[in-house]
Amino acid sequence: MAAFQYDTVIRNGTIATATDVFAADLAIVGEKIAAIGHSLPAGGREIDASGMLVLPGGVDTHCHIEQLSGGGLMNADTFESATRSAAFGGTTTVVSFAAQHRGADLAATVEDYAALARRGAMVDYAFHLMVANPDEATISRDLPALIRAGHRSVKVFMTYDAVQVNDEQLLDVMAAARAEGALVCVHAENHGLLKWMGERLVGRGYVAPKFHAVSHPRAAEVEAFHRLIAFSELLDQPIVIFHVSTAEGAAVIREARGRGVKVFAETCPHYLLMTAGDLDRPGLEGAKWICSPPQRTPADQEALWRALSLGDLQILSSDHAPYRFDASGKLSAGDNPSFKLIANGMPGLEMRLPLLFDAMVSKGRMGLSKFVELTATAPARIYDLTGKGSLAIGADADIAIWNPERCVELPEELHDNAGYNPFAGRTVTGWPETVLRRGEVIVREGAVTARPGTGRLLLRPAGEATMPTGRLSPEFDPSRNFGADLY
Ligand code: DUC
Ligand code: ZN
Ligand code: ZN
Repeated sequence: MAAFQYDTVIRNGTIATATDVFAADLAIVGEKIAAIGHSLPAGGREIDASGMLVLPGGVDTHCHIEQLSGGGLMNADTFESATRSAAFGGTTTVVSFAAQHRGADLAATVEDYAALARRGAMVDYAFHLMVANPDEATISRDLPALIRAGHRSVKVFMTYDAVQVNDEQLLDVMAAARAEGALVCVHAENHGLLKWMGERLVGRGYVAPKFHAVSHPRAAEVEAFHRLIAFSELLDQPIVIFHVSTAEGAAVIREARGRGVKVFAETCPHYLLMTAGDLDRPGLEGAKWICSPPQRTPADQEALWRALSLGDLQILSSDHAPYRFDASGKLSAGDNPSFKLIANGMPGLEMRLPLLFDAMVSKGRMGLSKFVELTATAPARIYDLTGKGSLAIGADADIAIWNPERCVELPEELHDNAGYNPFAGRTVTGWPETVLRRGEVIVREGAVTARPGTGRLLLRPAGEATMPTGRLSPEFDPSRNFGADLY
């Protein structure tokens, strides 16, 4: 007989879920949560959480890791460095991208990324299938097979020359996803408008990093959201709109959800906590803050917070996309590039939760349960990451133990490979001090103890879509109008 009923007991903490906050002990057997209650029997390992908050490990469903950009630039992180930084920031599950390029085979792409993750990942991970080559083999053969194999979210870009899909291709991807019960996630900005603005600005000599924000008009987001939502409605295909940055964009989503369109949406800490002014720095320094869509205005920040509190946006992700501030990354086009030639993206995995905990919990904007919901429970549910994002008996024992009083001035460097922290110098209150992944302590006393490669691939079984599709739009319903093979 085992000496202890439980392998680990986290004792005397305050447990927070997406719906409740209460004092209790939490016990773990193997990789799972086995009990939540008072005065639980001793565990083989006891963790004293007096004065601490016991939260589900974070779930970050938008991270670019060890990814080759459409322009052929490798981002700064490996799975090892990215997931190390995730763990330090209290995140225990990431969803990154298996990023197909033009002319590439999607199945081979997934295998390549899976091999990288098997070697390096320290936290659990899933993949979005990023489709940039929607040819017959991808749409009819690989996409269905990969979705059935458990990769049940697909990502497409409506902009970026090297990876964008046009409207017809977007519809092809959505129809294929519909047939297999996968979600479609979209970077939605109007490509022509961005190109036109960017070329006009550069042509007139407006090349500094701050003009990147000008080159992404708010209307680009609004127009693309409307078009995408129209397609979603036509095909009755659930979508996730990535990184909403404007008040108008959030309003478009609110209106569509009000009509019953199956649209989910996320925003990110940099849209809530930065503005376009962050790009306005001497020389090229502002390049470190270039991302797309760009940071906007204080009024947009307020509108996004409101959209989160109303439920119009359901997910807070990082859009972690790290590039070093040197020739391997942000300055790959030389020492004096126009903003159009600077890689888009910032590191965000490690700071996502401390920044949001500070803003939502310590500063009192929304409260603890909403923080848990938006950063862990809702993303896990929307993407069908079973066992992740909640503290419940039988769930994976992915846990972050937070010190709600600890004040930290954010450092210049993090545990990723970007070499800078875009949030450096800010002070936050609240810090994830101890992190468990499937019952194993992986962060304690400022050190990561997980071995690279011990993160696990999360497959999401086919046929259990959270948001099943229903009827097609009546005007294109094949049973009413055309042959049954229209879709
Ligand atoms: N924008 C993207 O679309 N992807 C990565 C980073 C960024 O800024
Ligand atoms: Zn994007
Ligand atoms: Zn992204």
